[in-house]
Amino acid sequence: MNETVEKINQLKKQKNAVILAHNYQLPEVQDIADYLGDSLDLSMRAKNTDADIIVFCGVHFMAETAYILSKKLVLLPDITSGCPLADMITKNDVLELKKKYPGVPIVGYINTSAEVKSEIDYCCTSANAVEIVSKIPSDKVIFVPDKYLGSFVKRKVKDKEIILWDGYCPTHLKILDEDIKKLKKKYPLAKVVVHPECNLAVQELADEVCGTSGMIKYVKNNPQVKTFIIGTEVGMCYRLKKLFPEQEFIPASELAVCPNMKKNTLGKILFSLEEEQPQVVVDEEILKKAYKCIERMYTLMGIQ
Ligand code: CIZ
Repeated sequence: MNETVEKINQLKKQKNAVILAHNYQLPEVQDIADYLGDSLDLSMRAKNTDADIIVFCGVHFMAETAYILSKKLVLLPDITSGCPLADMITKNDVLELKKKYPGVPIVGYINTSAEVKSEIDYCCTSANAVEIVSKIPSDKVIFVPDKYLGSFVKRKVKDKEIILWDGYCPTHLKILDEDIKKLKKKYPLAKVVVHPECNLAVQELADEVCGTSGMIKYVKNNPQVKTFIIGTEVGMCYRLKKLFPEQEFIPASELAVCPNMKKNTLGKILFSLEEEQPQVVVDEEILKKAYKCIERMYTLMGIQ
């Protein structure tokens, strides 16, 4: 075992720390994680952990969510790992939306800052966006910030008017419909599975559109399929290959690399465990309000 990994494991035990890592993390980070998952899975792990320290290998809004739910010591090995999609909407933007559409509930993708969460009504993730929007007791909702995920929800939830914000994930937009068409020619028997953050032309070419936890379920339910074209951040192919070594996972585009997700390295994880830095903390007032929109999501899902 490499020396850095050994030290990480020792410190983890000594300090009662847990490493939570998103499906888009570097392979070597995925390999040392205690739990891997999407933001919904990881939020539940953070909420229910007995550990004293959470080392969150993901991006800033995810570490903030872990803090909101656990109030533990939350470390983000590279504090600069942000999310351009989350940055596309601010608290002031939400306040303006509230003025423009008084009384209309606002649903925010989990890819938002804690400040934004503190002003919206419901949170959702890629795994449950359709379920959450369809269960909100209102025939009109505002969906922020991802317009492609929002459009995907709009197509599924036909009985509500859904107002979209103009945000997008630059990494998912690297995946083009031409990429899918070329790969479908090369692998005619492959199934195409893409993320709802992809553009609509890409979504239309897919056999399945779902978040990363949905991708795991889809592959599990299709053991007869040997090859899958995966339209999301490339780290997901590593996760899938580890889970399903007999099947092949072809990234829809090698360019779909999230630079922020790749900032957490083994060296930085070791440093953060040694120094208990950099910490992610959310102001108490913001935390209380942000907690509510996450709690409403769990309630709509029937989770305590
Ligand atoms: O829900 C998440 O973690 C995101 C942002 C993507 C996915 O589908 O895992």
